[in-house]
Amino acid sequence: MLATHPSHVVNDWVAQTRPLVDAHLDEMLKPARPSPVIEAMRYSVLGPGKRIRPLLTLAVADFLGMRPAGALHVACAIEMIHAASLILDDLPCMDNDRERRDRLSTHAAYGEDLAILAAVSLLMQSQCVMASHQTLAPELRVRLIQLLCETIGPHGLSLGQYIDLSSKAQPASLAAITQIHHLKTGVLFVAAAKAACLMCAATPEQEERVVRFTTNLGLAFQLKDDLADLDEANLNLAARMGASSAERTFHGYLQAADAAIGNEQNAAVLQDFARTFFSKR
Ligand code: GRG
Repeated sequence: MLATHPSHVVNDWVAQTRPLVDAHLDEMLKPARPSPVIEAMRYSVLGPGKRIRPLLTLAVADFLGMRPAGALHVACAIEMIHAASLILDDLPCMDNDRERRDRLSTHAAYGEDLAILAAVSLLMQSQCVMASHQTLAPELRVRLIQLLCETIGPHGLSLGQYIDLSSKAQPASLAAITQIHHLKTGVLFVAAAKAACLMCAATPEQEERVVRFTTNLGLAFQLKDDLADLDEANLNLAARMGASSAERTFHGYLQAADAAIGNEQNAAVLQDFARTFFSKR
């Protein structure tokens, strides 16, 4: 079942919402005093990314029928975590990429030392801005910080990165690659959605639906990326599965995401979201 909403729904929504995210990120990273670390942080966060994760938080909040005070702040804190993960991922000891988003990666532009310090500072600042945001109830702040720390930590992004790096030496099974996809991408999508659930006091049933939605979205996102990389003859998941099987699996993930979110009026943005950001990759 694919949604019947016109595709301009999400385009209009993103056109309205993304500038709010960009302006807020800019504001959150305004240097109180000149600092080379802040410069590197701003370079990595304010670069030309798609802002999928903060937009997901806001889209899930809208799906749940409210835009709580502080939602934009939390959404932007999640983007800071994403930016930190990209800085670390590009380092010579990890993926060793000198380019990101069609320009120099952060360590290539600022040096490894400043890049690592910028990543650590972004992680700290993301937690600090949540801890100090007055519009969020203190107990909610603690739950959001706990959610994001767990997402980054030894059972989340960090584990995904470690398994991914280890699998370069020894080819991983299809199931292991799918796990890497989930841990490297899915967990932060899921956390972006869960953060909205916490702020909107979602019911367990609503939370289960958006977690299923974002889990499938994360898997679809990574598989599409692998399909786009098939030419490089690397042994990514799509190459291992074969292109047609990978295409089928990709569409299966999108359909599972659709099914989780349903076809109600307030699901229009989320359903379109999947197609806008994932189908075209
Ligand atoms: C301590 C935060 C932290 C992480 C440690 C380095 C690491 C462990 C994890 C790396 C995880 C990683 C970089 C996964 C790739 C995720 C991914 C799909 C990146 C691309 O996302 P897009 O397309 O990027 O949303 P843009 O550029 O649009 O923001």
